[in-house]
Amino acid sequence: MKSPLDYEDSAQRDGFPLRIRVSDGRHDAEAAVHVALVDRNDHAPHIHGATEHRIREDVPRGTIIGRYTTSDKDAGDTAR
Ligand SMILES: [Ca+2]
Ligand SMILES: [Ca+2]
Repeated sequence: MKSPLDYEDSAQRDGFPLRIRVSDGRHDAEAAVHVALVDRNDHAPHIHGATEHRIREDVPRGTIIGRYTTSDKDAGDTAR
């Protein structure tokens, strides 16, 4: 393996084949297995939106002063 495992790397996302070979000194056996990567929550979410808002001092309570979106490189439940 040349690089660290990374689920977010599209080239690795589908996993990879692995051949296992064992020997007892007289007999050998081989098996082909598929190694699947499972996502891990290893990226922090990012917040996208304005970094400053100007509001009047008499703005009504509950007024929406901005909207933000978030993104996360992880997948599924860890991308929150
Ligand atoms: Ca995450
Ligand atoms: Ca991840």
